[in-house]
Amino acid sequence: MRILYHFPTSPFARRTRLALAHKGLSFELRDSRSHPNIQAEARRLSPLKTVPVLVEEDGRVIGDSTAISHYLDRAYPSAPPLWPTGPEDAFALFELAPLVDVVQNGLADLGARYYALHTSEAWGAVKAEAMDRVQRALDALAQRVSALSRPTVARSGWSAADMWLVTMEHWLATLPQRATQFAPAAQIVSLGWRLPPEISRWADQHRDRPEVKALG
Ligand SMILES: N[C@@H](CCC(=O)N[C@@H](CS)C(=O)NCC(=O)O)C(=O)O
Repeated sequence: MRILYHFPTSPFARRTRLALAHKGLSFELRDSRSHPNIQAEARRLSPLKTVPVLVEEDGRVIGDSTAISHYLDRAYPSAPPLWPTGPEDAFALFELAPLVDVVQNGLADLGARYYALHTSEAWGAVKAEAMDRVQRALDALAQRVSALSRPTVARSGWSAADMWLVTMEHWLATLPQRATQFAPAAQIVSLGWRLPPEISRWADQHRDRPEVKALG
């Protein structure tokens, strides 16, 4: 059985769950935060030390949500594509996906991984530079979804770009409520970014998709 190590709230893991669902692939979910042994197992399997980590049926291990998605397209070419290859769709997808990653990586780095440095003298300058990049990426994403004349980024329909955006929006929109119980969420909220309402309005069109609802 294929195994996916994840955190239920991780946008990177949630997009991978959507990607596997799109490909029609079954998998067992293992929550790395549910028990220290499961986290240790995921970290032993992948030097990336992040989730998602996918263990294929033959035991091979691959980490990183973007790498996993490209692997899935090549390993399961007869299933619907995650990254449609027509030039126009490809441009829209490959322009948008890194903007989502800049937002998520920027906030996770500053608000969680390196937050211990917030008392450093250099913090203000480092934070200003990183948050400018995060907010500019969010504003660019808002502009891209506002310009769409259809619910999906690609003409051909639901694709990785939509999965990336839907899971980013959910993560950002739910951080304030998680902040009361989870210190890193409070730290990320305290960084002072703004989720443009255009992105949430765009995501509204996809909340009822069965695979999105199944994420919880
Ligand atoms: N580039 C990676 C990023 C994954 C990532 O940052 N995952 C976070 C959860 S949202 C994580 O595992 N953080 C744990 C840590 O950094 O120790 C991907 O696309 O999978």
